[in-house]
Amino acid sequence: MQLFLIQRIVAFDNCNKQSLDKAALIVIDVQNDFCAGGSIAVAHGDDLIPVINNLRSKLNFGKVIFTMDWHPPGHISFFERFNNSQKYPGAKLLEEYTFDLGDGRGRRTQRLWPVHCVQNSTGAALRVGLQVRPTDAIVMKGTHPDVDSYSGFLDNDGTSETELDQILKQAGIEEIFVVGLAFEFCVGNTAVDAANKGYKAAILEDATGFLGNADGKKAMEKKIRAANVKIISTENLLNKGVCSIPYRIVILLAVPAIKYLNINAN
Ligand code: VGL
Ligand code: ZN
Repeated sequence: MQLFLIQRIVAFDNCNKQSLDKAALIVIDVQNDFCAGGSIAVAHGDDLIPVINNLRSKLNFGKVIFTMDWHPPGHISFFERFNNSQKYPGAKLLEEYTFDLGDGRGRRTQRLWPVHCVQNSTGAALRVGLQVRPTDAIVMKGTHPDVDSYSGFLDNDGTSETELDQILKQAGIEEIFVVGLAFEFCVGNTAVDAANKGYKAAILEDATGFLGNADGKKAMEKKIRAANVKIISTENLLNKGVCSIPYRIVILLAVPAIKYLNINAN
């Protein structure tokens, strides 16, 4: 009887421990241009770094992947490409603009940003302090001069894929937690594409920075709901993998109590 009860308690204890072998952490665009002093600085972007590092040190993800916005000079998302051009009247910084490049791809709509994350520039470098391990993967996106890519998986026009999906499949990943910069654009779109590809997807809200773009945030929240992406906190995830302290105390007290009762009953 005593042994049986102890076995039940230990089994229940183990049941409560969740394995993250099949889960990936995807860290989106924590690059200088999206942090303080960068050209598209996200308020408090730097504050995410200890939060992200802490997640990594406490949990064993099956795979950790960092994406980098990695644009060639003169990229389609750069306002400077359209500014003061007779061919493109009415283009405004930070606003969506619809145009035809005359390349046979037809009209497209693109939000126009300040120059950012130019390949090999300081602005494109991963922020110092972010812990990257040799086993992590790094995925570049937005490398085509005429097509932007908010998602870590796919270009905005859906034509070409990065190697992200392949990396996840090779690692046997089924569940994805997305963090980084910025919620309204690259974090949100990566999570939505992950869900559409059949992964269980969640955004860790307190490990994600908001650019503060009101229409972008509303539109993204709608996409997130439609794709069934969950929004949770890092606390939710950290508590999922390990037993809580009060629970541990109950277990620690229960085993000797059963032993004691058993000895007295005999
Ligand atoms: C991003 C604007 C332009 C992002 C990338 O990482 O959210 N935002 N390029
Ligand atoms: Zn970009």
